[in-house]
Amino acid sequence: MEQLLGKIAHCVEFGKINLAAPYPPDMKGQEGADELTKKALEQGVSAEDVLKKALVLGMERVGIKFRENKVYVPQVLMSAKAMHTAMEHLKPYFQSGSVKRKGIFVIGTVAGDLHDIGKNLVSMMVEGNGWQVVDLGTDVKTEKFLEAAKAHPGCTLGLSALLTTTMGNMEKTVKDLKEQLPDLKILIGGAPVNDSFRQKIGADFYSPDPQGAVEFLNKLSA
Ligand code: B1M
Repeated sequence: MEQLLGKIAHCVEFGKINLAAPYPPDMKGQEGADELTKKALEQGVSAEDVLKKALVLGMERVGIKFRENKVYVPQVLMSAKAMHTAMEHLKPYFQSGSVKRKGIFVIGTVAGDLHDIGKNLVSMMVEGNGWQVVDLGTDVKTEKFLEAAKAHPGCTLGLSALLTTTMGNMEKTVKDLKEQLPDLKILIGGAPVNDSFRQKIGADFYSPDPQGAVEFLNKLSA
């Protein structure tokens, strides 16, 4: 059982989606996250164990390597693809409520900003760590964030900005949301922002990378 979970974690870490996938080359011809997850569930491994002891573990490992510049964006995307494929088999368990997510994370790129590559990486990494993610996309106005935060009580919010010109929109969004929902925890990120900007605008946390976002969220849910 542990060996099978270890193999799934390895597939997620190295982005091995399924048997047919040629990537990574040294795992060509081997079963991937897809077949192994199906097998684990058929053999009676709980969906919760597959999630926590395999998928989350694999995503965590790739997140740490990404932070340390040991892997790059394409590898993270392959890991997320492998994780998503495995998650398809877990869907019925989430839907029936037998496996619980850690919480809800609402994320979007702020108004006026169309950059979504970094935001998507954060999204995938957080989802891979057992959170339900509501991704509002790019160019998200304050009203849309507010609507989503109200629709998901207790959620945590993530804002991404890639332009110096949209940092002002991030500031406005944080200010308006905090006025209306003072208990809402807000995490910010994106190339031009930093922790002193976070302090200035009154957000709760700044992370320079997806792994930091995951660690912040996990602390909140602990
Ligand atoms: Co744009 N762009 N762009 N662009 N673009 C930059 C950001 C820029 C630095 C390029 C430059 O001039 N050197 C510059 C900004 C300058 C500034 O503001 N100081 C710039 C500009 C000016 C523009 C336009 C204005 C260009 C124009 O039209 N004249 C325009 C703006 C459009 C708009 O948004 N309204 C524009 C458009 C575009 C494209 C559409 C062509 C494309 C975006 C495609 C897309 O995202 N789907 C694009 C791209 C790709 C870039 C660069 C090349 C790459 C950005 C990227 O994806 N990086 C960028 C230059 C560069 O960085 N080399 C540039 C990779 C990504 C993984 O990193 O997003 O930083 P990043 O995310 C990181 C962290 O920041 C963090 O985690 C991620 C992973 O480590 N993170 C978070 C991000 N969000 C987080 C949220 C969190 C936590 C962590 O919690 C919630």
